[in-house]
Amino acid sequence: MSDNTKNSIINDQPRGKGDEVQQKNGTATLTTNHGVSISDNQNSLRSHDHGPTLLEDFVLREKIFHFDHERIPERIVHARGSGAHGYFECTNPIPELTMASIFQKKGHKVPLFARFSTVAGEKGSKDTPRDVRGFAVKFYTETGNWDLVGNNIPVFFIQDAMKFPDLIHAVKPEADRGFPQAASAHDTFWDFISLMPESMHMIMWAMSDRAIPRSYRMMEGFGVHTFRFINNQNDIKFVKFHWRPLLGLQSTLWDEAVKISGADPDYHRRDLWEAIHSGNFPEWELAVQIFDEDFANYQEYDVLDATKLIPEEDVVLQVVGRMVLDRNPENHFAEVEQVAFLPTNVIPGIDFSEDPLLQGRLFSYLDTQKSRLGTTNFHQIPINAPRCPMHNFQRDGMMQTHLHPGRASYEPNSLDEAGEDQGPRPSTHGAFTTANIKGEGVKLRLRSSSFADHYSQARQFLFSQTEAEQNHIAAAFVFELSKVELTHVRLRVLSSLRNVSDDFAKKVSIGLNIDLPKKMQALVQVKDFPVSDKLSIHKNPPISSKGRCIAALVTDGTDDDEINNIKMACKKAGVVLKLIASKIGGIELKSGAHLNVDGQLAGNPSVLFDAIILVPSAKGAEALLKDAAAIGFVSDAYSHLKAIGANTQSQVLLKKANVENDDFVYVKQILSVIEVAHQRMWAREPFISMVI
Ligand code: HDE
Repeated sequence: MSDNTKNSIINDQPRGKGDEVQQKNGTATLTTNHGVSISDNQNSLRSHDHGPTLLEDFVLREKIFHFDHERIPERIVHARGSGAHGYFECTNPIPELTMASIFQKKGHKVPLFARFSTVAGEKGSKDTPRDVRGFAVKFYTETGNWDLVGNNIPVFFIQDAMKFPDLIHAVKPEADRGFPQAASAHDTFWDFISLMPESMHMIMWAMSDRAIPRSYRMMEGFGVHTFRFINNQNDIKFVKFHWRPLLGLQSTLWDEAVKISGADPDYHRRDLWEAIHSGNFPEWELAVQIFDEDFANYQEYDVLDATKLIPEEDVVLQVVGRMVLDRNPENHFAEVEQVAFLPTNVIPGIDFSEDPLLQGRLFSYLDTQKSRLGTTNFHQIPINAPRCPMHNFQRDGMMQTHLHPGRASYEPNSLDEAGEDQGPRPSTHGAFTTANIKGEGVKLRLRSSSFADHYSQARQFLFSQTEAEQNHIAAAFVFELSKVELTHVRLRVLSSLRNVSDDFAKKVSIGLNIDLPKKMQALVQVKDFPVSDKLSIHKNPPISSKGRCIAALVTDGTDDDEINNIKMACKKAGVVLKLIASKIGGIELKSGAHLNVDGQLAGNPSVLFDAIILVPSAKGAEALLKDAAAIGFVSDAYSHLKAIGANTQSQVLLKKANVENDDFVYVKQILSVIEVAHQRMWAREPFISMVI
């Protein structure tokens, strides 16, 4: 029956690296999970050449069994994320404030792993929806792992953990239809928000440009909750944590973010990966805001309320160190997917506050890791394991990888009296101690009246923004509420918004073309807090174009000198240059030399770049006039307020794309574009977009 000749021909087909070659080169031999070497990774074992596959084929069965179980449950929230390794270095020690080991000595470094994420979208969703970003850092200190699990917005939607499942159910795809994915612009989200006035401060941030960051490398991070520091004398202070990016704060425009999702759904993941890969290591300062009970008692809000922030003008930011991300993960699943952050991971010197949202989180994360990673031993996975010594009497459990020697797995024990190892013992020396806080009262389910002001800080945030920023917030409300189908929901949002600002609510209602409803009753009188400039992105612009990415559009006949000058200037400014042409095979320069390019025009719209330079030849420019991708490249850059450099030959392109000359369109000194790649020309905006 069997045709041995045919079989041997098929089995001997080239496979890239032949077995002998692999062995000679020292390449490892392919084996099963149990170490048995495999001779054929192409064909399953069959009863004969046209026969059924045999049950005894353990190689096939193991391979498919393992594949069938490759996925683990994704995170309930923050499923879509990217991460990187790096280190924290203490630059300004604060032993007088905390005994936390990482803040004791200038220059002291500890390794860390950071993960950035969106909140609502599933694991495979796009990077650029309008959403809060997670900003989680695991410090592997010599006194244990400290996880600072924060966001890129300093406040949160709700005050009490009890409401978290409702909030997340409301923002996730709607229960019956399973859409929309990674979007807050739908009925259930806004229905919930409109019924929860405490969310209004966070909503102002979520509708601002903070929720559409340009890059993970260009966003701030916040611990959000108030925590406590304890020093060696048991003195206790309140603390809030802030991360500030060295590249400065920067966001995209909404239309740009929408288009980026189509052009590159991995925009932020790729950006982080490429920056680290090319040695441009992202860096943040870690700063703390320190205050005491007295300060807390005299504020018009409660410092334990996560819907409130402490303006930097009231408590200065004290820089204590820096985080540098300098190594990409080697395996996304093993590291980014399996990393398990726990707000309960604190080290001696850091303690929690009674913020009811934080208190709920202290329970949630440990619990979620068990269902996500399947075992109570998830701390043994290398990315989660502490790098300091760790001993206790916890034993066994699913996927136990530690071999615990010795007779005693309990404490106390007296095995040392029989000359055997008694195992670890508690020690007061440098151990974690909980801050001694006095508490008294009646057990109850109640929210303190000090949590009642839901609008004053929302109003403060709004009025701290520039006019352009306020317009963006209004436009975001109009966009989101226009996607809301239930009229009563739209109206209830507007009636709540009137408490933030009547004028602002009016602006949004005009954008929706609906009448302003009656004002929602606020629990307490809305106050006018002073403007806080630090809350605005535009008032704190990045200082240089370092870390940005520019595209130069080239064609056959492009001038060699023009390209060389651009390359040199970009290198000097620390700007990444991508050469874009109609075809990926490259172009022939004016000199006749061949130029390799980085991308094809159709796959690289200008939304992927911070600024563009057009350097076609005259003939090349004529040809591009017939290419919609080229016209879109120019007109999008213009309407996204980017700097455009255009050589003489490309003027026809500017004309066809309806580009009007302004201060950010450089037709003479095109290299100037490189210096302003981090900026947007806000003055252009009123002329080209229907912002409110
Ligand atoms: Fe989370 N959150 N959260 N959260 N959160 C999770 O934990 C939860 C909250 C944050 O990159 C989950 O490991 C509750 C605030 C980040 O792996 C889960 C409450 C802040 C990440 C969970 C909150 C955060 C998470 C999902 C209200 C900013 C991603 C999987 C009491 C300070 C970490 C997981 C990463 C992840 C619960 C509120 C930040 C389900 C119950 C406030 C950055 O345990």
